[in-house]
Amino acid sequence: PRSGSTFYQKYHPLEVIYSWINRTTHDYSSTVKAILVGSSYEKRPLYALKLSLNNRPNKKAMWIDCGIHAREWISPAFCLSFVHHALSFYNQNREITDILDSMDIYVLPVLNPDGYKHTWTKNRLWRKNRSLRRGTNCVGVDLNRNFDASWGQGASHDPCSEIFCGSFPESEPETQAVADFLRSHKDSIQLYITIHSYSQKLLFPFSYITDEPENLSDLLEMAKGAADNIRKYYLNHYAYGSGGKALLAPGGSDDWAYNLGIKYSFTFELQDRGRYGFLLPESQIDRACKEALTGVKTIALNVIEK
Ligand code: ING
Ligand code: ZN
Repeated sequence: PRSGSTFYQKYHPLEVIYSWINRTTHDYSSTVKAILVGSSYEKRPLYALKLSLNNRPNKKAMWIDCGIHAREWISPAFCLSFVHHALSFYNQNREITDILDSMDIYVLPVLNPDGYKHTWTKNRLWRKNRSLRRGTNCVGVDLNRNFDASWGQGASHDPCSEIFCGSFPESEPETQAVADFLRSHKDSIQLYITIHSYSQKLLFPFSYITDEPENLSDLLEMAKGAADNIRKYYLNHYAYGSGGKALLAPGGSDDWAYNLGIKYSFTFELQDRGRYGFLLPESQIDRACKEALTGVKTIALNVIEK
C-alpha cells in the first residue's frame, strides 16, 4: 500500500466524518457508543463518542472536543486519529491501555459542524458558527467566546467580528449542548481538553484574567511533562502556560470547565507555528496528531496518578 494516504492522514468533509462515527460505533459496538449531546444552529447532530472498556463503579472520565473553530482542520483530524489509536491499540500500547482501564473517554469530533461544512463549501478560513441574528447581515458567533467564563468582559460585541461573543452566555446551541453535557457529568469528568490550532501551545486557565489557578503547580507540571515528551519523541517545540499571560480572552471553554470544577483543563494548539497556519498540509497530519497524542496521554496519565 502507498504510504501517506491512509484515512487518518487526510482531512474529511463533514458527511464522511458522520459516516466514520456511524461505522466506528458499529465496528466497536461493545466499547463505543455515540451520544447525541445536542444539535447545531442548522440542526446538524452533535455526537460525542463514549469509549468505555469496562463497567467499574465510580469510573472517572475525560473529555476531548475538536472542531470548535471551523477552519482549524487539524483538530477534527486529531479527534478521529485519537479514537482510532485508542480502539486499535488498547491492550497493545501500555499508555492508552492504562488510561482506558481507569477512565472513560468522551470525544466530540466536530463541535461546530455548520462552520466546518462552510469551510469545505464556501470559505476555507471561516472560524465562527453559522447563526443568524436580526439587524445585521454578519453571521456567526465565536463559540470559544460564548461560554460563561467572565463572558463579554472585554470581548467583542460586534456581530461582524471574528471573535463576536454572542448575545448572552451559551446563546449558541453548540455551546449550550457541550455545557449541559459537562454540567450533568461533572462528577465523573476529571480532565477537559479542547483541541485548536495553530501555534503549538498547551494552555490552561485562566485566559480571562491574569490570576493563577489554585492548582497552578499541577497544571504546570502536567503541561511541562507533555511538552517535554513531545520534544523528546518528536523533536518539536510546544510552549505552555496560562492563556491569559499572552492574551486576555473571556468566554473560553477551558476556563468555563475549570470553574465548573473540572480542575484539569487544557487548550491544545496544534501545529504549526505559522508557516501554513490553518492550511496545514495533509502530509503534516500524521506527525501533528502523533505529537498531540503524546501530549494528551502524558496529561491523562498524570491525572490518573493524582
Ligand atoms: N486560540 C484560542 C482562541 O479561542 C484561547 C485561544 C484559549 C482563548 C482558551 C480563550 C481560552 O482564540 C485559537 N487558535 O482559537
Ligand atoms: Zn481555535
